[in-house]
Amino acid sequence: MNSLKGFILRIARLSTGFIGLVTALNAVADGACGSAYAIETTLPSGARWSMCWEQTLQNGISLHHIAYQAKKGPKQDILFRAELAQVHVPYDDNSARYHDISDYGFGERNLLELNEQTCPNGSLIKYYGKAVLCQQILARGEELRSQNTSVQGYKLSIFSISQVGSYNYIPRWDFFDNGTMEFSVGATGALQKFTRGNESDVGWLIGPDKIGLSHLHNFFWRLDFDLAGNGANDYVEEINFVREDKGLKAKHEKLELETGRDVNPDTMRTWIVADKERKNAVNSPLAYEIQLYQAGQRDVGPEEEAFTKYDIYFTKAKECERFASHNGTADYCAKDLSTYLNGETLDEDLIVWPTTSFYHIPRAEDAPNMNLHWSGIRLKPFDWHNSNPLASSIR
Ligand SMILES: [Ca+2]
Ligand SMILES: [Ca+2]
Ligand SMILES: [Ca+2]
Ligand SMILES: [Cu+2]
Repeated sequence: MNSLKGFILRIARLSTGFIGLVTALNAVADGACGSAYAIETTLPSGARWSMCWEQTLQNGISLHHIAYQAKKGPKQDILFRAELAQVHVPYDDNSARYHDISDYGFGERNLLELNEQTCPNGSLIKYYGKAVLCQQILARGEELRSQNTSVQGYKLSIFSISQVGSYNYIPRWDFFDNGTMEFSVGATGALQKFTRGNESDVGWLIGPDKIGLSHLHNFFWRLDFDLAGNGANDYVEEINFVREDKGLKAKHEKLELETGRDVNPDTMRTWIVADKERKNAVNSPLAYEIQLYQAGQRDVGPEEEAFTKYDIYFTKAKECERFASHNGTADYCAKDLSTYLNGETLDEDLIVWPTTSFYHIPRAEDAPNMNLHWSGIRLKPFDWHNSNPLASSIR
């Protein structure tokens, strides 16, 4: 009995030592992934970002366990998981309505191999010997100024490139030293679909007898925030600024149940994801604002594309609800965003689905190849710090 106990104790000590070693080599993401799948960067201003990545056929590259540490401050978990959850491309002549992520996939053979030329001054990250991710530290220019002293901003930028039909999509994940995140997708490659003739109201003449068909690119992200490492105490607030007595007054509404919401320029509408328990120095909840900064174009499609109805969705976390549309065929799981919304509470663990649309009207310059067009969303720290984390670097 005693010797068995001693043996177990010895094993326990050995494993503790082993875990200690792993932690030392890979403090990244606190063991949420092996070192081959971990990204940890300290930006020139001292801010640190850490995360894990993963490759799947449909989503391509997903990120998980995303944490940020301001130069002076503790490391804080922000996102449990972040992924591109659909790229929906309906054409104006209705000849095609693609669901690129679920039906074709951004991963596996569709992931292009990157090299030093496509990833200047960066480091290439390999998946089974194939360089699929480029990691760069990029200058952002002047971040802030106080009279004659200024601070330069930097960001960690991670991207992959997927070939889908004639298109090249470049999902990019940017992490700023001030805590901001920008998730975007670049589109380049070549136009996919054409019609003939010299005139058309579903496209644009781009060459002799050649009309490029107009279409939309509707992008959807699936963001599983778990602020401060716990999703059960996160909540969403919508804020509208309503004119009363000649001035604008802030109206706060906590979103209790699953819902889809639209941007509203008239009320400067915005949304924050906040933590019920963690507060900053003036007792404001630690939060991130979700900015749909490219809301100038919208697509609300036909009835069968009800998932296009809203600009942003908030749902209760469900493991099987992976894609904004064309979600698996399993009977027990809903098919798209419109049916994920079934009145459930947001109080347990919530998912945010921000979207943005780009209406692509072909032009002569889109042939033979298009220049990159970026579509994205922004996540901005809102009382995450006690004060501007980069202002302190001014001396
Ligand atoms: Ca969550
Ligand atoms: Ca939390
Ligand atoms: Ca639901
Ligand atoms: Cu396009």
